[in-house]
Amino acid sequence: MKSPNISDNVEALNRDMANKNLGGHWQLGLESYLSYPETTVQPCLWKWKDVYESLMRAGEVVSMEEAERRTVRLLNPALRDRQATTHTIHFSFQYVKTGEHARPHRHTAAAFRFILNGSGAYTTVNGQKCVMEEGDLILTPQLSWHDHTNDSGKPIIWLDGLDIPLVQSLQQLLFEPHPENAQRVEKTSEEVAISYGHGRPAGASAAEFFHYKWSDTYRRLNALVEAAAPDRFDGYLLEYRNPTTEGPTMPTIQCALSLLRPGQETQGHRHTSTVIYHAFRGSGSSFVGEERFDWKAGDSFVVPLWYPHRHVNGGASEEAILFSMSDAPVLRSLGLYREESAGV
Ligand code: GTQ
Repeated sequence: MKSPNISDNVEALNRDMANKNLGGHWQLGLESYLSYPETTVQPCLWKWKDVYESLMRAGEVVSMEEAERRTVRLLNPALRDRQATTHTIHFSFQYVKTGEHARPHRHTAAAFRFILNGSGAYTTVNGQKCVMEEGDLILTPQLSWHDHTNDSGKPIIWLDGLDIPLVQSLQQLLFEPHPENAQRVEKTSEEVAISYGHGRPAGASAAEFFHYKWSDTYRRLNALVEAAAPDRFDGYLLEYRNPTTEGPTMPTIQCALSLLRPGQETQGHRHTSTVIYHAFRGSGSSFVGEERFDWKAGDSFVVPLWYPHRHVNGGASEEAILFSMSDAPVLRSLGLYREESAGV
């Protein structure tokens, strides 16, 4: 080895290394790193009126054939290049008129539908027919086939939650159309529900579970209000678990409901997961960092990671129910989940 040239300097070294696709730790600028996680995602509120008007206009001018899915997507103003609600998880609203069918496909992004307005249409997930009612949650996990049929005689609107931005940043996004125009229905989610929690015929294995019915969910939520003290940060918090694993709703997604009784306020906290909320019933206010979001049923908002936040149901008589989607399972499985109380 030659002894180092004494006229050498750091700039010359950096330049020569760059030409060889090399870089030094001294070039990282560690002094600009923060002692807490920083996100580019912005807190943001989307009003139902704006979403609904756009959906109705899309119903007039966008056909199912040209769109694959007729959805209006929530775009975070700080993520214009990504065209997504946050850096990991995403909300869209889908409108299917009666007589319409959204053809079957599958993708590596996991998704769910939370039914907002209308009933009687159905989604077929891996051959399982899931007839929708308001408040139902229907999962379409990674690579499950799904198509939507509205033969109910009335239009339907639901919320789509997806982990597309996460799957995209892992460079795992793929999409496949189904070879046929519609999936054949092999069973119904009602038949499948009987095999969960009630025993099942000897020798029969549990079918895939995709459909949480609102009637069950709301009964559990009310039982929670009767029996338990509220979570101090999230009110009466009901998490949708995967009944076969007892784990999160899906590997990348946790869905939950927070119920706030009239006058109820939560304490502020922050966590390394990102949450998108949708006001399903009632009204209230959420304080997110410097922002105050006054919401009522139909509105959606983002709580970016590590932003202090708290929720208030300021009303005197009506309960408020927030549906939420979070990427917490991802953070937890990577050992990156942290939370602490934080005033706001
Ligand atoms: O309904 O299958 O919002 O595949 C995005 C991708 C909905 C769907 C979305 C999808 C769907």
